[in-house]
Amino acid sequence: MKIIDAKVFIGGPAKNYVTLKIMTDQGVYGLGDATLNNRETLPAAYLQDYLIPNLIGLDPRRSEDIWQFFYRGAYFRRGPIAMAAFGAIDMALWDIKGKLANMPVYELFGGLSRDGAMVYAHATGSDLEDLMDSISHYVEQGYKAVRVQCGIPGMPTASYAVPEHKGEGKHYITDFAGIRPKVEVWDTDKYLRYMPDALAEIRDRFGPDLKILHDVHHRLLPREAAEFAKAVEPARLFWLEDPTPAEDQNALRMIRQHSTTPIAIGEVFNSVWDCNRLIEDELIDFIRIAVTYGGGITPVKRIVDLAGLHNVRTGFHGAPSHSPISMAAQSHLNAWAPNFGIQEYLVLGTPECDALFPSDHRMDNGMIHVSDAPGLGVDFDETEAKRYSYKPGSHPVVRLQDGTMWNY
Ligand code: CS2
Ligand code: MG
Repeated sequence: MKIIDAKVFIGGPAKNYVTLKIMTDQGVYGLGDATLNNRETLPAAYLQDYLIPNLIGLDPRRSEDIWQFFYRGAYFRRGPIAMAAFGAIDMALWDIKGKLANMPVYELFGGLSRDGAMVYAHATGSDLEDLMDSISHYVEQGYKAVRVQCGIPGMPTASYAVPEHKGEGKHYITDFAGIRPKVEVWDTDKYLRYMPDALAEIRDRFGPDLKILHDVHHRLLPREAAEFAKAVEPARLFWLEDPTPAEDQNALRMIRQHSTTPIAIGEVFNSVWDCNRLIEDELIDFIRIAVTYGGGITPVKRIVDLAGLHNVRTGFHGAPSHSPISMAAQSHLNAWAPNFGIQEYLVLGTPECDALFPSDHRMDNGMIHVSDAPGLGVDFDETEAKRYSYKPGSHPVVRLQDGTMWNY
């Protein structure tokens, strides 16, 4: 069996999805996602200029060897651009593998460990009451878990994933303002003073059963993160996400020394070497690495297994930061993983998105039910794809009040 061709498509409704389609001499094709927010053309070029020419003629069933060939053969390894390109190929080869076996991919991992995988929605508000309305909206839809992001009184501009005005909602992933990013201004002190009470009020309002998640989005220094994680303990969060940048994996020790608030890290990672210390020393409770930026199913499944040895659960980063194809791939891992935690799910299930990526996966009452179609259970409509093209865009950058560059 041989790979005879592969094509890359950039574009989609409101988002530059990067889709790879690999075709074989037996008519079976596979789909992969290489969507890297703000930098979509780069994994696409890596695929078109370097990887696809080397794919032609290979046996698609040799997915492990192909991954090793590209990873070790690159010499300059890792990084989100290369790993997103490798990831798309790996997802597509697993898709082909499942179709050849006439099985959904989760069967190739070891079968179902659950019938439905819990997801969390994104509630947001320009102020606390606006956020409470947003949370109520998702609770009424049956979500068991909700991420909450709130406007902070006196914050110079709206911060991460927070709308400027009441009732707006915020598609921070799709509200690209062109290639020159908008500048947000951040004030840590205002955040540290306000957010613990806001989270406590949310817990009071919605009771003990709602799983409440909050994303700090890399904004705090390790000491500040430790102070904050301790201050929010009464709110009993399901998780506190990205409290501090984790390039320095040791920085997380300070949080662990001061707080029992569950910690989730990893959406910006692209290799096991970005997070092995965090996992082996149990400095986190959830690993967020995504199959797209993490190099595909093959390496991410290894990270899931390592996490399972150390009481760390999965909490994969989710669409629409990457496409319904990676969401499908993660749905198979979510269905199988013995240490599954939760799946991020920002609904972009617009009719246009569903038309571009027809899928058999089903969302119901806050749970994803994985497709049992052979392969990944998602398709790609090339005719629909002709409606879209690449639109340069970038999410904001962040500065402190004195102009110091900070973390988005
Ligand atoms: C966010 C990300 O969903 C999340 O948890 O942290 O979506 C992040 O803002 C984007 O991927 C950045 O491009
Ligand atoms: Mg996040």
